[in-house]
Amino acid sequence: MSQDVTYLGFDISTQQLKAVVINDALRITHQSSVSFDLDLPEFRTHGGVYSHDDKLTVTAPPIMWIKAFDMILEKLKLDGLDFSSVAAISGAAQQHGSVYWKKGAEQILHTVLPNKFLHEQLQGCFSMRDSPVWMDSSTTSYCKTFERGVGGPIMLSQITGSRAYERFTASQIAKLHQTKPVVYNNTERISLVSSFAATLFLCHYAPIDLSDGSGMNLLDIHLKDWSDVCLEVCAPNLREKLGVPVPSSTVLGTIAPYFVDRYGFAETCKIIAFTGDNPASLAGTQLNKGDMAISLGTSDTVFLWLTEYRPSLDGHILCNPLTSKDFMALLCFKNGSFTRERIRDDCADGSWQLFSDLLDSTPRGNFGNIGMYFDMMEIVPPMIGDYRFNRNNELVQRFSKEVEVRALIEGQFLAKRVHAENVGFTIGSKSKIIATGGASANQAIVQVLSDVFNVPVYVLDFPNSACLGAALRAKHGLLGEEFGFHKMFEEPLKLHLSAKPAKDAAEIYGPMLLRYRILEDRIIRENDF
Ligand code: ADP
Ligand code: XUL
Repeated sequence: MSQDVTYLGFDISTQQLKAVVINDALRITHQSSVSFDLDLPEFRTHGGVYSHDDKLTVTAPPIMWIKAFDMILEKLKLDGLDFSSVAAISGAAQQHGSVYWKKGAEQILHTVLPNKFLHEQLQGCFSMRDSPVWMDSSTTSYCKTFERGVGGPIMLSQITGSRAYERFTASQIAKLHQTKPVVYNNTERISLVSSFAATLFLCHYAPIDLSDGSGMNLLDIHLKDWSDVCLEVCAPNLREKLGVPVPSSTVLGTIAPYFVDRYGFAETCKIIAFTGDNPASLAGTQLNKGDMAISLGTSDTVFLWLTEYRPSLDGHILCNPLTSKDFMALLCFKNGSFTRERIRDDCADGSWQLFSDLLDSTPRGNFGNIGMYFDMMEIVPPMIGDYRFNRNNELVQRFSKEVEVRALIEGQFLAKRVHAENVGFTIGSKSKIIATGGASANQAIVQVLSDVFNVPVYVLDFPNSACLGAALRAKHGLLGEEFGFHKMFEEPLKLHLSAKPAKDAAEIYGPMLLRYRILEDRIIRENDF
């Protein structure tokens, strides 16, 4: 292929839409982003979402995401991207969220006119104006009923890779069906955020891919098809509303004429199935078996490549986005960037530089102080609130600013290590962690990560691994799944050693991990979480 060929990847994350373009040599040639709060203030989101008064329901409007696509394509045009060079497009999106297309919506998608923006033409397409997103935790009772109906949490986890979770799509769909049956019946298609975005580029409904589909509690991850028992317990006529799931590398078709006429894309430009942001990050970090990746974004996630299915009641097992025969393991922590930003604002006047200086000014182990900070009900551990312990394991009201900053970062990584070990993640002496996401650019934070896990931490030149992963998957989709993903790289992506563990790391954090486990158990027991 000529050097002019490019691949376009998108990422609809919680707070922004990102785009990256790579050439055939896999070098980044263009990138752009649209912030939902800052660039689309008319939607009045905070952090890209609406947090409802019940403090449990969290939604976002799909029409805002569509407007963001209209804007980012204009931005890429202004940036000089020759759309005719794009051979394939793929995308990543926040997982679990669901979009409800109204009866007749596909007909509207077929007839969009190239002289108008998409958001102007697709206003009337949704039976639910706002989509539930991954931060939603309003469905506890539906989760319980769903687990019971399927035969218990272990059975559900064996079929779908996860026990029932509030943010997973099955309980969200069950809630919609039971609380708004008219809306449910008026829905002709349910998309994940990823397949919703692919739908825009095809102008007809895109299937859900197996990897993001594994985050729904509806897919039999062994049979690679919807599980009849899960569908039946969830809601009626669901199979037809979900469409047929496809392997993640599937070429879904060619780009819709709208984009050819409006932006000058080639008629041959292929749309590769879009997937979840964590599966896309597995591609974007070029993760090797045995290594672990940690993404520090709006949510913090820990993930690794699994060659065989390993059932667990705590984490999630997803179909692997790069090869249908393998799996990936995922742990998600809700209280990532927003909690770090709160402590930064309280202790460091909103400055990351000052935050890092405070972190660096305190010793490893933080004089024996330990902190746990959860603004929202966490997934693992199931806790909410702030807890500060002194060296004698006594709860205290406050820490000094520098101790608070270190307690937050050490506490976040101690929790990750404890829970990753609980679900069987092991990291050997020769392993490494690849850190990605917005906070992976912060050297002081990455040093604590390296110390707590006692392994070297590497970062990529480009911290948006989900978006990069989407562009890489666009190329891989054209080559086909049987062409091994890692074979695409003449040389591996450049990873930079960002932090090496200190010599005394094991000595300090070994005992602290044990204390953290005990203190976490104590808080969960005392508060009846
Ligand atoms: P998303 O999950 O939305 O894709 P990103 O991976 O893009 O999130 O990360 C965005 C977050 O990165 C911001 O919310 C911000 O809190 C955090 N961030 C950006 N720069 C820094 C920094 N220097 N130190 C710590 N966190 C940072
Ligand atoms: C993963 C999860 C989040 C979202 C948002 O289970 O809920 O990481 O994908 O990015």
